Amino acid sequence: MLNLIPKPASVHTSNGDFTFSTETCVHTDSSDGEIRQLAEYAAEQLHLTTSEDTRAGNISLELNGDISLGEEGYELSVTTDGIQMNANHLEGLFYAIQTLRQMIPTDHLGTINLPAVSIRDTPRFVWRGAMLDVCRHFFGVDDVKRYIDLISHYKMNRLHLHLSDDQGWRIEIKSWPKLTEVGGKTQVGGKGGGYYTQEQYKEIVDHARTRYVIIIPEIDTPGHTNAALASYPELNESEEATDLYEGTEVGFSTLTINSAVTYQFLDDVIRELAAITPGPYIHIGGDEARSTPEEDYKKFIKRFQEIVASHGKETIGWAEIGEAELLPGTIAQHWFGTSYQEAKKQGAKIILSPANKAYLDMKYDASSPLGLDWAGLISVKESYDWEPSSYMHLLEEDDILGIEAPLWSETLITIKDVEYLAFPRLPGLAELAWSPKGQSWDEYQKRLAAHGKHMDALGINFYRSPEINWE
Ligand code: TNX
Repeated sequence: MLNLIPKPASVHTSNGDFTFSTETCVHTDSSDGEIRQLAEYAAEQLHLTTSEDTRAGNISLELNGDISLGEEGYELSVTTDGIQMNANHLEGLFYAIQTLRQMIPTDHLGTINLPAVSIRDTPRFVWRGAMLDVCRHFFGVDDVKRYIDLISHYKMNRLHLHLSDDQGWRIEIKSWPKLTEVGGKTQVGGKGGGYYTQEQYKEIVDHARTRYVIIIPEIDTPGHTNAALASYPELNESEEATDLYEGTEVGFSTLTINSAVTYQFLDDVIRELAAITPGPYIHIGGDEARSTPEEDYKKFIKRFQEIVASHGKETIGWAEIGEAELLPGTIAQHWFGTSYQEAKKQGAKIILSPANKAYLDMKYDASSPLGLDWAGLISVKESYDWEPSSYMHLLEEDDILGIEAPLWSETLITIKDVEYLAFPRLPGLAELAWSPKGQSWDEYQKRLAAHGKHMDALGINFYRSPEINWE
């Protein structure tokens, strides 16, 4: 029993074992700088050294040109002679390393015998994401980097950063400096707040790149915009700035729709953001625009997609954008409601974040000290035990880009709070997005029970759910 999460597509054990010890070396004699970097990363994670000597290095990484492994697949084989990782792309090698990290107890001191095994693993969905709300409460660069390290360990490859909302504007925009000078000053409850300078944002993006995670920045519009409206009077229909907001209500704010300045603003914001975002996507929000008249909303969403396209990026929006005309290639993210069907009719691919399954900010049960409950209480089983291709009325496997697990931060103040709600539900959602269809909760919960020690070793402040028989 290897107890891997996500469960690999195929695992074959055979006779014999490899004696893994602190003497085990990662072989780094590669002319490819990125493979070398990955080899060094593997050594660091496994507390091993590297060696250029082929005979001494008994863990090796290789790009073997096997195109059937796709963009992200890998093979990992343990034999009596050593450990070999193969992939067609660097992503695959990175995932092979994550698998190996879970096979070796992090507190290994002496030697351990790893059973001979051959793993061949490829993901089910291309979109395996997490979202962090840095608006309701702000989380600094180091916290975000840690979250990236944790989600990518479970083979997630997207981090959606919710960068603007009523309670705060969190990304420096040089042409509109008051967004952060004014709009970045507060958060839920008042104390704190903050924002990322563009340099800090680039640092996050660069770190994410080393973990094969694409950052998706979200500028939520036309609702959820009070922080911008408080910073610049001209963005308001009334032309008067609003007050900063420290509560948790939704649906009360809107950009003015029929003024040229709104589109100048969005063009400037997206130009600056696109320049520091190497990933292909910009998320425009579009949810809960309850203060925007319907016709205005449609006009606005159409126009905002054109602005995103003019800066060379693809639009993602919360599924409500399906009520407006979508440009080819626009992606809709389902969280609640039926607007995803309108998006699908227009040919959009759908990211699944059903609030009653994938919202990490829902309480586990009535006694959870953190979290909300508007979409229900979501136990570890509840969040894991659903089948994406049959869960959504009128959606089939081909319509679904993948799964994303949002974490809204109304009740979360520290990264430990973030970890408490994300773990252990996030690994289960990562498995739903990665592993072949048809896993079972009964089998998964045993793997998760054994995996608790690994989360402990990673220092994760996870919820020890009584549903699990933790080892
Ligand atoms: C709904 S999800 C929202 C967020 C809240 C969240 C709390 C979505 C697109 N909008 O503004 O933070 O519920 O669970």
